[in-house]
Amino acid sequence: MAKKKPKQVVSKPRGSRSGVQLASGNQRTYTIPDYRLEKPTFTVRQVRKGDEVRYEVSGELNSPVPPIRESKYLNRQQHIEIYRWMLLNRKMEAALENLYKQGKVVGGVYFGLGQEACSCASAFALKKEDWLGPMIRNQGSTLVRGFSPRDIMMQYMAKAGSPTKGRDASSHFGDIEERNVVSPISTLGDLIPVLAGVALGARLQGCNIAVMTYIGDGGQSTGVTYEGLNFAAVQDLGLVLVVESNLWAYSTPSEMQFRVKDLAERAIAYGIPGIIVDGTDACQVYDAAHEACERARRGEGPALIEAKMMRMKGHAIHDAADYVPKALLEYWRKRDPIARLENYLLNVKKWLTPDENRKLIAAVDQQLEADREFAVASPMPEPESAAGGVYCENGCHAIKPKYAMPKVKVRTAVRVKLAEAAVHLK
Ligand SMILES: Cc1ncc(C[n+]2csc(CCOP(=O)(O)OP(=O)(O)O)c2C)c(N)n1
Ligand SMILES: [Mg+2]
Repeated sequence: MAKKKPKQVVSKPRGSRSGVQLASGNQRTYTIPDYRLEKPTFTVRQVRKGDEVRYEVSGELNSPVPPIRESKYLNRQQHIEIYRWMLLNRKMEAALENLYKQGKVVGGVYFGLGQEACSCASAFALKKEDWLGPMIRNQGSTLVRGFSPRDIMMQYMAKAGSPTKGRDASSHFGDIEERNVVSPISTLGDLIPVLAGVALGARLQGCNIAVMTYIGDGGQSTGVTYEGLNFAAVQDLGLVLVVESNLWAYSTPSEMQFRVKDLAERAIAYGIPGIIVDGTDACQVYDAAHEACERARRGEGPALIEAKMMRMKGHAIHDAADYVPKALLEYWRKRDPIARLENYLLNVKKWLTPDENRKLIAAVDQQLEADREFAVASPMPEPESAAGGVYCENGCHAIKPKYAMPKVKVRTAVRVKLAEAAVHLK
C-alpha cells in the first residue's frame, strides 16, 4: 500500500513584527513610541584619578518639570486609587527603614523610592486572572496585588505570621493560590522565563492572560533575559516586561551597562512592541501597561515598556550611594512621582480638595501604624518548627489547573512520527 504522504503542517502566522515600516529599497525603519513629555539630555561619565573613581554628570539639569500626561483610560477614582497605593508604598518603606534601624528587620531592606509610579501604576493594569512577578523594588506592585503592609513588614522581620512563616527574611514571597504572584527570584532575569511559562500554562488551559514582571537596566544584560523574552515572543505569550531604567545598577551607571540609546530599542531585536514612558508619571506608566496587557490578553504576545526614572536611594539600606552625583539626585527629586501626581490631582484636575488629600494621607498613616504595631507585636516562629515548611510536605504544593483542564493537541507531524515509530517497533 502506498504510504500516505504526511500532511504538511503550516504554522499559522504569529504576532506581527511591531513598529516595522518598509521604506524604499532595502531599508527598513522601526518606531519606538515615546510617551514622555520631556527627554532628559544629560550623561554620566566615569572619572578616574589614581585609585579614586568618581562619576560626573553633564547636560541640561535645570529644565522645568513637565506636566503629567493625561491618561487615555483612567477615570478620576482610579487616579486617586493609584495615588493612594503610591503613598502606601512610600510610607511603608519609610516604616521599614525605621524598623531596620531599630534592629527589628532581619537582613536587608530594598527601596523603590522614586519608582512608586512605575510599580503601582503598572500592577494596577493587571486583572485578577493575570499574574505578577515582582522584583526587589516592587513593594508597591505587591501591595496593589493584595498583600498588606503587615504581611510585608512581618516578612522583613521573619515573623511566624509572614507569608513565608519566617523562612525567608526578605522579599522572596508570593501567592500562587489567590493573588497570582510568583515569588521574586534574586538571580536577575530568571523571573522572565518563569512568567513566560505561566502564560504558556494558561494558554494550554485555553486562556490568554497578561503576566507582568520587571527587570533593571543592569539585569537586562543577562542572557536569561534574552532567552525568556525571545521565547515569549515566538510563542506570542502575554508577557509584559517593565524595564526599570533607573540609571544605576548598584554603582554602575547605565552609560557603562549598554550601548543602545534607549533600552526600549531592544524590543526591535525581539520583534515585539517597545515603548518608552516617564517612570515618574503614573498616567504614562498605566496607559502603556494597560495597552500591553490588553494586547497580551488578545493573544498577541509580549511587549517591553521602558520606564525612565532614577533610583533615589542606594542599592539597599547598606549602600549610602555616595557615588551618585548630587546634581542628578536633585534633578529627579524635582520629578518626585508622588508630588507630581498630587499636584495633578489637587491643582490641575481639582479631583481632590486639600482637605480630602489630608484625610487620605492621614488614613494611610493610620493603616500603616496599625500594621506596624501588629507586625512588631506578632511572634517569631517556634524554634521547633524550623525544619518544617521548607520542603514540600504531603503534596502541599500540588498545583491544580487554574483556568481549565489543559487541552494539548498532538500536531499532525508529531502524530505521523509517533505512528511511524509504532510501525517500526512492530
Ligand atoms: C545574575 C545576577 N547577577 C548579579 C546579581 C547581583 N545583583 C543584585 S541586584 C544587582 C544590580 C541590579 O541593577 P538593576 O538591574 O539596574 O536593578 P536596580 O537595582 O537598579 O533596580 C546586582 C548586580 C544577581 N542578583 N543576579
Ligand atoms: Mg537599575
